Amino acid sequence: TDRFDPAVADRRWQKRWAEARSFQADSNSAKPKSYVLEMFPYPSGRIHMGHVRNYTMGDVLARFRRMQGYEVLHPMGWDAFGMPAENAAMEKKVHPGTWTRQNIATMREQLQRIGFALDWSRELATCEPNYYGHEQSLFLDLMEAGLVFRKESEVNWDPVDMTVLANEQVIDGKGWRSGAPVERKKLSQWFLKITDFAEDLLEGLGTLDQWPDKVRLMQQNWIGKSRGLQFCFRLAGTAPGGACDIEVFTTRPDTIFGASFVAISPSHPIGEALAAERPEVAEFIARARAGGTSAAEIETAEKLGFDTGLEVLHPLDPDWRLPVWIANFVLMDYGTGALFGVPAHDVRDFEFAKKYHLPIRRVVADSPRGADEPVVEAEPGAGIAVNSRFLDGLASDQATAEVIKRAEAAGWGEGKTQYRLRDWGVSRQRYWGTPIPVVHCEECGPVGVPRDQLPVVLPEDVSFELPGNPLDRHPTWTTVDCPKCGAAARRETDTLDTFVDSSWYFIRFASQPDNRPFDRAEAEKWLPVGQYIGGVEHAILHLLYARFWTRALERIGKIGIKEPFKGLFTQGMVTHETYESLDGRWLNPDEVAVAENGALVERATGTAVRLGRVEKMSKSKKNTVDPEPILDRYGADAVRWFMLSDSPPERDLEWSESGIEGAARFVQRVWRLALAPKGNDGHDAALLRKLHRAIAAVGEAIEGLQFNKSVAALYELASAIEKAKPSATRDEAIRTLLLLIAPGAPHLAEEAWAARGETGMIADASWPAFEPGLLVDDEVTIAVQINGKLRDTMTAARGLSREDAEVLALALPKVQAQLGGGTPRKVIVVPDRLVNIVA
Ligand code: ANZ
Ligand code: ZN
Repeated sequence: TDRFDPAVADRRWQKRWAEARSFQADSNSAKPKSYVLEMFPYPSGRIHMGHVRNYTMGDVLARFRRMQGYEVLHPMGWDAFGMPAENAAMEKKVHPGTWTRQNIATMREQLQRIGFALDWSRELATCEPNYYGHEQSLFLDLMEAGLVFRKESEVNWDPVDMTVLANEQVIDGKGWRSGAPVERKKLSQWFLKITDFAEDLLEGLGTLDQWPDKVRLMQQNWIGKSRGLQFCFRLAGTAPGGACDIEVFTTRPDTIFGASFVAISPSHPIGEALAAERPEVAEFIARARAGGTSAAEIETAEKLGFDTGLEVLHPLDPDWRLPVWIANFVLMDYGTGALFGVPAHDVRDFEFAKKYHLPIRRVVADSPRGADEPVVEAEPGAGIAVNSRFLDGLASDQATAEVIKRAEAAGWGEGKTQYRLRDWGVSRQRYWGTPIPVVHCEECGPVGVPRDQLPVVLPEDVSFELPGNPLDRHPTWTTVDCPKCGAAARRETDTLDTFVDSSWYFIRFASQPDNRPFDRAEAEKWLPVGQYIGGVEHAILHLLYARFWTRALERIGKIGIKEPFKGLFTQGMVTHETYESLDGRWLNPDEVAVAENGALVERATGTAVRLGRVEKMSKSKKNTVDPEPILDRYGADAVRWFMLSDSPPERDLEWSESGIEGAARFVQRVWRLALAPKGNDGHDAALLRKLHRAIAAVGEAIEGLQFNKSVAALYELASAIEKAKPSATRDEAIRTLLLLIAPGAPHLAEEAWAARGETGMIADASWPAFEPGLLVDDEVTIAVQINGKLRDTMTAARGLSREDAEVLALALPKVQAQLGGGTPRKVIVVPDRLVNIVA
């Protein structure tokens, strides 16, 4: 037929690919290997446009690599544990497992409709025991290697619901369901020793030359290596040389003469000791602990302080006493849980000093003359030391070195390298996660579950009627015998952070034996992932945890690589216009109509609608476009093509009706070309050059993940073919065009390939080669001058003879007009560049 019908073709080829197992990766293949991976989705319900864009990019690369002759691993799975399933359980009274598995079924079908070249035989879901059981065994490996430990740490506690909250569940300092102000509470929790690898993770960034610079920089800042000074303050009135009273860490020893107070965390032992004796201290500490535990919460919360009445001695001046305050902005698990405050040069200290009327003393200035400049706001930058005795006149870094030197010489402190990176707290007091494979015995303490008892399977019979972790309330699951001494013991009810699940799924994709997490030799055939594609929102945590986990496995000899992702690409978002009613409600595009006068109105009421900004598609702004009806209407290839065409992949892509229609028109254009009669004679040199240039350009663009450029090159080629007269060259160009569009529009390519009587599937065809000799420009622009002045230009075939160039130039109307019928005195020709007529 003269129209390509995606409703028929899409299913037909999806079925053929599945039957032929076209995209099943063979670990034993002798071909070179290529591992293309997109970040696996959370099964939230339905596929959204962001997924479609992300997976289309990966798919183009995967199909391209296959055509280039690689054995390609391009798998898909589900990051299936996590909070939303539990929220659904509480709100809709459906079991998290049921909800999750239904979503997976829906989303799998949606992905299959888009025709992604995925190896579905390797599909995995992290919520299934055949995945998380292996994770439990890896956890035990790390435990045996000393990389797992238990520590008291603060969690967000909802005092009304009596439950631990995740950071996302704390909204403006309040519990998301109860609305009660959240408190910080100490709990014993499991940690992974990521800090052991801080330096190595930092150094490794230097090797990742196929990662975006911004992501490497974000990781570098997150690891946050800094050089500083650690020292002890002695309490006034105690004997010198005694125990360390208050230990502090500072990255700014150069500001030591600007100190005006010492602040300790509300959880600092000194505070707790005082609280035991003085009720007003206890009361303050309780108040200071209110509010969430996330850095952002602590940063923005109002500064609260309590003057303990204690004083410490300045380390460089025994006559100088500093008051000791308890302050809510000092974190217990950072540095030493105490600091000296320098209001003039630290934002938090400044705010604190203003509130509690503490001295603000400038000790850094732009120049030595700035010593008396008033301090109107904190000046955290470096400069020249002032008002600092022996440090005066030194640049900040020299002053820092000088103070560290003196401290070490006199023995009151030492230089220390510090990392901002904290150990990774992996305990979650939640049901829907990987059970931590540990049993608590009164005699033996925490004991790892023996391997032959893995997986520790989540019980299905749980209730979400009450707040908190249903595992805690389970009548039988929690009761076990101690694996060591046999006494009655209690099962650990914390589950693992879902970031653990995503820290090794790419290894399990590469190798998935039944009886262990992966086979080292097989996994190493594929790893590291050649190209990883996903959202920049994962720039820090997921990517850092995966890098850590891989290193931890490397240290214990489970795998021979340290960096899991060789290439990383972070794609832009899909955006869309927003619509707002006059009374400030966001409206769905469906709820908006165009009135006769062209104005936007609410469909139901006819009242005016304001066109809002173009923003990331989101449920809250109601500006999402569901891919499913678009697929129904335009077919998979038009959707895929649009995702590739309009913007550079790292930038945002604005969804538009005209964009998808343009893509759909191109699909039909290619189809019409494919139906052109074959078997023509004759050679078309110009078209041949265009064809070879397109082969080179498309390949190079896909190689560099510049999909929009590959699309542009294909539009050009299609136009050139449309304009060309029938010839053998044109037949060849059409055939090649199909090969070049195959990664982006695979259903169309297959259907057209078959319609032209080609043998086999295009999915199995090879990427075409180009002739380098045909890439050079065949046309040149020649400048035409009269007496050295530019008068006109002309296009001509490269290599035009001097004589022909002269004839063509003299025939130009502008030249004839200038010469006014006269004959030129002389004509100078520089071949392919210039004709100068001397009149
Ligand atoms: C004195 C000082 C003067 C500081 C100044 C800063 C600026 P980074 O750079 O992120 O490693 N600090 C130390 N322990 C803390 C804790 N437990 N909670 C909150 N803040 C703490 O941060 C190190 C700086 O953060 C330290 O240097 C300390 O304040 C503060 F002009 O000491 B500074
Ligand atoms: Zn025991």
